Amino acid sequence: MTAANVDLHLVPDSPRLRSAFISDVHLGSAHCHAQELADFLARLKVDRLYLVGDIVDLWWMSAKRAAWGHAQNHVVEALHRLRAAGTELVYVPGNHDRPIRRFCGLVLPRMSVRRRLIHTTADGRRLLVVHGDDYDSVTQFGGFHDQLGDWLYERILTGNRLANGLRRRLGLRYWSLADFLKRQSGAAERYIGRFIDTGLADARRRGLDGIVCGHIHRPALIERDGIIYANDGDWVESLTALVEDRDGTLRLVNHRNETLQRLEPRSVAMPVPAQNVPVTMPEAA
Ligand SMILES: [Mn+2]
Repeated sequence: MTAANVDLHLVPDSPRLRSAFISDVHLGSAHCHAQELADFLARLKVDRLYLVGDIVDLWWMSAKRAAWGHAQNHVVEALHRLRAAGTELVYVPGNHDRPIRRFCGLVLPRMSVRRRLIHTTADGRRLLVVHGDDYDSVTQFGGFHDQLGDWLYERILTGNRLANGLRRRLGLRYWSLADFLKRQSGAAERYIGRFIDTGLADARRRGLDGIVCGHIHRPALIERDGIIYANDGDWVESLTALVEDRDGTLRLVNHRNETLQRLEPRSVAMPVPAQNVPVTMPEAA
């Protein structure tokens, strides 16, 4: 997170990335940083771009006046240009663009829509790619003592319009889980902790090496007990993306392409043991 960590992917001859992940753009809502994203996408060179949900905020646009101008068009144009330049787009719809889940399974040239899928990194790690709202039913409520907070939080998660009206009266931006949770101080960290635990457990249960998700607007790139938790953040507050270099290095970058966190590929760190040596897996304990 330091300024010394500035990355040089902006230079014109920077190597093409293997994959990139963005989510929680909330395009069409008033709080999306569309121009920053358009600029980021215009500089992006990548084989495969995953759109990990809440890309277009259909929820906002059906409930309120859509915020759509030049910057929003620039985002769409940048995506078209990437695809025309050979980038494969994979759209994994979230809860704010849930109607697009109707198209899950659709496969077009260099464009597909998937409910969830597995991305294999250059060093062979298999990562579950999913938006993350599936984990709401597991993670919500536990940390709240305030009954009104419980009630309100549930309505926010389920997109109830009455609660959205109430939130507006309370001066809250209606979709931002993160905003609401920050006002609950300790509850925010407990919620985020449970979300991360749930994501890690899901990856482990599926026999995978990690998970890439979004949804909670809290970027992260960590490895716990051999399982990766990568959250690509959002384009409302964090303005971050997850990218994979050609060797499988994972990096969390901001909209200026500065590296915030980095996870090295495992090829060097995990040599294959000799066949007759019993392998102890500490994470299995
Ligand atoms: Mn979401």
